[in-house]
Amino acid sequence: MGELIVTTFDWVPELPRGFVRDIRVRWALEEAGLPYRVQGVPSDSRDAAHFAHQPFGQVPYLTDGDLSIFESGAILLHLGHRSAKLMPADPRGRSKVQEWVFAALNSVEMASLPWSLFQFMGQAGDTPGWKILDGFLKDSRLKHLDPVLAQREWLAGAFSIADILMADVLRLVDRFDGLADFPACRAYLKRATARPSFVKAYADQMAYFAAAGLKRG
Ligand SMILES: N[C@@H](CCC(=O)N[C@@H](CS)C(=O)NCC(=O)O)C(=O)O
Repeated sequence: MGELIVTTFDWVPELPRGFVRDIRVRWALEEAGLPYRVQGVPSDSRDAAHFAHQPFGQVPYLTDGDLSIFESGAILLHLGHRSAKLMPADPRGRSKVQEWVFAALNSVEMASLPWSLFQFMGQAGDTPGWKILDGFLKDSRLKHLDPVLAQREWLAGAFSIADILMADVLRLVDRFDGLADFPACRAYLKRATARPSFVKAYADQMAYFAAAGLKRG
């Protein structure tokens, strides 16, 4: 395995700072204690080299020596194979983590992302479309996740990449107070984001974009 390099944008406006998905990778790397560095690519002029690493021109992507990986979930699974602090090595434990990885990124994020986009765009009003999205997220997902989280500290035994992904998905909902009726989700998010590895990853991302902003003027 080679040097670990996390690629994110070289600058973003203030609104998404703290929520750019390189935070998931930073958080995992901090948890695992794996050394890494962060590099930036332009967000306003994405070139062929960027698309060669990430076919949608998004971030993050990770390079591990000559291996390049896109999609935050795939990156975290890769890191999970590198560190037992992120994912257990035994098949049963691994399978439990993997199912919750997909639950976070598919079952929950597929509901929370459009919900958050409506919020960002100020479209969370009294429209039929919004009511469907809000009901889908809350009644079909959070209402069922809440009792699960009320009964366990972490999703799959010890803290794992599944918790990094689920907590990060829930952070965006919490940003718009969407967890107000889900006390176990809120408590889970609070204990996940109190971990020193998250605190450092968050501070590092904020400092990175602030420094980029100063340079940009
Ligand atoms: N499913 C992707 C989503 C990546 C994503 O949405 N990245 C955002 C930054 S957080 C981005 O690059 N946005 C710019 C764009 O979509 O053009 C992952 O989890 O890695």
